[in-house]
Order: sequence, then structure tokens, then C-alpha cells
Amino acid sequence: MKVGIIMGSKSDWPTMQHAAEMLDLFNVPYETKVVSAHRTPHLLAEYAESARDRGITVIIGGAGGAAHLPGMTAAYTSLPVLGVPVQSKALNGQDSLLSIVQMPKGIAVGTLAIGTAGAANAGLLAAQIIGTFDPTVQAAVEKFRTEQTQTILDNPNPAE
Ligand code: RP5
Repeated sequence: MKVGIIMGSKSDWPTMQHAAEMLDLFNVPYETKVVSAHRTPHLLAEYAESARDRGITVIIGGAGGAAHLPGMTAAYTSLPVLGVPVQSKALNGQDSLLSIVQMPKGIAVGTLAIGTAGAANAGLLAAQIIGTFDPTVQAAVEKFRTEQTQTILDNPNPAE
């Protein structure tokens, strides 16, 4: 049972590594791969169509600019696909966000925020999805949330 983290380019890794780091926190296994909707379209089809049989349960797709990777992945598999809009240089990721979020009815992509917060939350959401059938992962997510809350409660003074 693995998460597949794919991205349109190696240049997306500084963003997408935040998804991987979140999954590390919960001991959720994952694989990472560069798969481009435009530059390697046949690889994208092959990756998405074989994902379930290879033990993938959730796919996280990150891309920037004309970010068709998550939507095309969702077109090829009924596994849940989470889309991360990578912050592009030209348009600050607004282009990536709109490319990913505006899916036509009938093919779903769960779109996260632009950039590193979106990538981290994609990892978190993937763990939450897996937690619905894996009590160990669910317990790890609950622990993370409890500790996060407690850290804030223990540090109320912003100037300290
Ligand atoms: C997209 O184009 C990638 O997801 C990346 O965010 C963007 C730029 O790619 P590179 O030119 O850096 O390879 O396909």
C-alpha cells in the first residue's frame, strides 16, 4: 500500500518533497517519479493505468504552469488523485491552480493550495485517506494533530 508522488519536472521536487516529508512522519510508504503530461504522455498513461495493480492507493500529482498532470492522471485511473499547483515563475502558480482545479464534472481531482503548503497537505490528506482503513496511520495522524495543537497552546506569546 503506497502513495505515488509524481511531478511534471525535476524542478518541482523542492515543492513536492514536502508531500514526501509528511508521509515520512506517518511511516506511509511512497514512490516518487517524474512523469510529464506533455513531455512523456505515454509514460503518464502507463503509470496511471498500472498504479492500482502496483499497490498504489492514492496518487499525488504536482505540476506548474499548464498543469495537466493531475487531471490527466485522474482520467486514466479511478484511484483518488490529489493535485498540487506548483508555484510557477511567470504567474506565481495562479496558472497551475486554475489548470488543476477546473476539472470537468465526472473526473475528480482534489486540489490543494499553491506551493509547499499544498504539497505538505497533499501528503497529510493522503495519510488521512489511508487512515480510513489503516488504524496505525490514523493514530499517527491523530498524534500529529494533537502535538501541533499543543505546540501552539504552549507558545501563546508571538514575541517570544
Ligand atoms: C511543468 O512545467 C512542470 O510541472 C514544471 O512545474 C514546469 C516547468 O518545468 P521545467 O521547465 O522546469 O522542466 O511541466
